Amino acid sequence: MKRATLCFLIRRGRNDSVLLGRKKRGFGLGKYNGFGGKIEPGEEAPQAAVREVAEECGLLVDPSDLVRAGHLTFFFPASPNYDHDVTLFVATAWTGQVVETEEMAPQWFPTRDLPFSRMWVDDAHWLPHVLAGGFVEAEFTFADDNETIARSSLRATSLVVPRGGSSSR
Ligand code: 8DG
Repeated sequence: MKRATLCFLIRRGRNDSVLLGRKKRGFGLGKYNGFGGKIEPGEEAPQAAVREVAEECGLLVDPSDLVRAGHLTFFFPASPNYDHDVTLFVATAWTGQVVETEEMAPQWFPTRDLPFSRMWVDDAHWLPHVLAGGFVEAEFTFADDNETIARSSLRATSLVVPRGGSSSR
């Protein structure tokens, strides 16, 4: 099981928006996603999340601005090398400029109008809750096509990020 991070950068406002990247290579090619990837040996999840955000879209997030937003486990019985254990984060503060990288083409989307047809199919089940400031714990087992969900369990809990306020960690 690979341990990975996934971080969503949220711009709060009258209409919230989120920065997603279209994956240009590797696992999840062509899909829009938050920024993240494997946790390297010796790294803690927040450190890995900060590194992946910088590598994939050029923005610098201070670890103290990361808010834990949940934990997802993905099982692919037909391709167990795809199995991922993912620590989720959100951030609403960063520095730097968004850049396209070799791995990701970033683009802002209104949180109320996400490109679900071009995302992992499970995202519709948990991402809106996370973008609204919630916390989610979920497990998804994929069918043999590695694209559709065979079974899942999900627990969504209360809001961790008060809108417009400081965050709890
Ligand atoms: P790396 O070199 O950047 O570390 O590797 P990578 O090939 O880019 O990616 P990875 O380490 O294999 O990580 C996969 C990323 O995809 C990680 O951020 C977690 C995320 N991810 C899954 N499954 C799903 C899913 O079903 N939905 C979403 N939104 N993200 C997912 O692994």
